[in-house]
This record gives sequence, C-alpha cells and structure tokens, in this order.
Amino acid sequence: MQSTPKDPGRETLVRGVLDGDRLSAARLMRLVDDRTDGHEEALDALFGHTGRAHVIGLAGSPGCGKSTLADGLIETFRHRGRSVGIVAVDPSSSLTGGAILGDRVRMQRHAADDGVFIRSVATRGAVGGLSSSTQDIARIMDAMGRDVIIIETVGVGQDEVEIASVAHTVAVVLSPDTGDAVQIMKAGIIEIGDLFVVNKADRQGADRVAKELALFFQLQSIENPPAVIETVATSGTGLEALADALEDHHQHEDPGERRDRMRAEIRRRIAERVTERLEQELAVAVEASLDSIEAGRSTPYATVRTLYETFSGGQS
Ligand SMILES: Nc1nc2c(ncn2[C@@H]2O[C@H](COP(=O)(O)OP(=O)(O)O)[C@@H](O)[C@H]2O)c(=O)[nH]1
Ligand SMILES: [Mg+2]
Repeated sequence: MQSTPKDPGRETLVRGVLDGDRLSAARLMRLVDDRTDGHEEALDALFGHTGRAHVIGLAGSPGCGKSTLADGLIETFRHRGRSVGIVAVDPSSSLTGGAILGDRVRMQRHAADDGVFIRSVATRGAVGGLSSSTQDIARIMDAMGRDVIIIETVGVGQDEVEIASVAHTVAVVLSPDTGDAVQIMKAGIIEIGDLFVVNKADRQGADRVAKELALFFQLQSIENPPAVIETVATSGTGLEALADALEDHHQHEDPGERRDRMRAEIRRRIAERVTERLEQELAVAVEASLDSIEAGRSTPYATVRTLYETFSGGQS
C-alpha cells in the first residue's frame, strides 16, 4: 500500500465512504477505534446516509459455529447479488486469540472480492458488552453501501443482549455439543432471538435440540414462533434456508419494534459516550482536589458540591 503524502481531510474521507471506497472506510474505522479527535464529526456526516442495510446479529456460545456460519453466509448472500460487511467482535483475551486468527485465515478467501468487507473490532475490556465501536463500524459499512451487515459477537451475556438493539435480525446459534438449549432458555437469550439456528446438524443430538426449541415456543403459545433452522456450516447445508429466513424476518419486521430497538440503541449509545467522557474528566478533577483536601483547604463534602456544580453546569 502506498503511503499518502498527507492525511486526507475529514470531508474527503466522508465522501470516500459514501462512494464505497474501501480505503476511506478502513481509515475512518481506524479513527473510530482509536477515538481520534474528529471521528465523531465524520460519523455525524454519515449518519443521514445510513439505515439502508440489513444488519444481522449472530449470537451464541463460543464454538457453536458463528464464524463458520458468517463465512458461509457471505457466499450465500454474494450469490444473491448482495454486498456484505462482516463485523467480528474480537475478545481482547489472549485465550481466544487463536480462534480469531483462524477466522481471519478462513475468511481470507473473500479478500479479493470487492463485495465483501471484513473488519474486526476489539472489545474494550473493563467496560464490557459490545464494543461501542461496533455500531459505528456497522454504520460506516451501511454508509458505504453494504446491503447486508453481519455482526458476530463473542458470545458473553451482555453482548448478546446488546446485539438486539443494534441488529434488525438476531439469529441465536446453538449446537448439539454444548448442551446449550436448556441453558440458553434460562439465560434469557431466547428473548433476543428473531430466529434460531441449530448448527452442527451433522452431529448427533441436533434434531433433539431443534425439537426442544420448537416445543419451548409451542408451550409459550407465541403467535408467530421464530423459525428454527438446522445447518451444517462447514458444508453449507441449510444456509439457503437460513438466508431466506433472515431476509424474510427483515421484510416482515414490525416498524414499531424496529423503532423501539433503535431508540434503545441510541439511548444506550449516548449514555455510554457521555458517561465515558464525564468519568475521564471527573477522575482528573477528583485527583486534582486531593491536595487541597489534604492541606485542609477543602473537605470531601465541599469538593462533592463543587464538582457536582461544575459537571451539571451549575444547576444543582
Ligand atoms: N461438525 C461440524 N463442525 C462445525 C460446524 N460448524 C462449525 N464447526 C466447527 O466448530 C468449530 C468452531 O467454529 P467457529 O465458527 O469458530 O465457532 P464460533 O466460536 O461460534 O465462531 C470449528 O472447528 C468449526 O470448524 C458444523 O456445522 N459441523
Ligand atoms: Mg467466532
């Protein structure tokens, strides 16, 4: 890759993304990841150009086959003439680092396809949950004109709940070898699934898991029970049916529900960003006040009042 003589302006970057330029998109994604000054303005400029893509979330325990499914779905959607964006949420943990590397190698075969854009996002450790960059990255892919965006989560509790507010369609993935079904029903993950995938259908027990799920929905007497689809991600079996079900869900999505989800997402987003900034500033301010408390010039109580007034803009 040639190095650019100078940093392209924010406007050029935004224009590039809107034109579907991969390099511009990748550059902006890096700015977002690093929280570089000005990235929010670029996102602002793109915001009005988003909302067209179908955002799909894949949730489920590690090892159930989400990456393999995502990889297979790339192919299925490409055959249908759709451009695809993949957002893989990387756990920062070195434990799973190997698996991520494996995913990258596997998906590498799509590298030459201009209709495929793959990007991984690191989770931000302590904060937990979906990296707040995830939504931004998805939005950039949306703005660059991707038809379908698939977000693969790492599959730890909070992520899976948050994915429901980011994606239009959430597919909860299960596999027979993790003894998942019952556990997942307990964990409340079931509520976020718009449809359910029983992957590794080549293994014993898959039919049982699928039946358990169907029975579960039957007992709940839900009016429109979610689809349960069996797949073998490694061979591609069931992927057409899965893509059909994903598209079908999107086409028949209740606008009210979409609006609720979007509002939940935006609410969470704003609170998260504001909190993040305030916490940083507050930490600095608290640190700065320690000396004067120690020297007897102030007290913790007075400091609380002063800081509160400062941070609430004087409206206590
Ligand atoms: N037998 C079988 N193995 C699968 C299937 N799908 C995925 N796997 C394997 O399961 C392992 C974990 O898959 P991966 O996609 O990385 O799971 P993830 O952690 O959910 O992303 C890999 O070794 C895959 O090759 C399947 O349908 N059948
Ligand atoms: Mg994976």
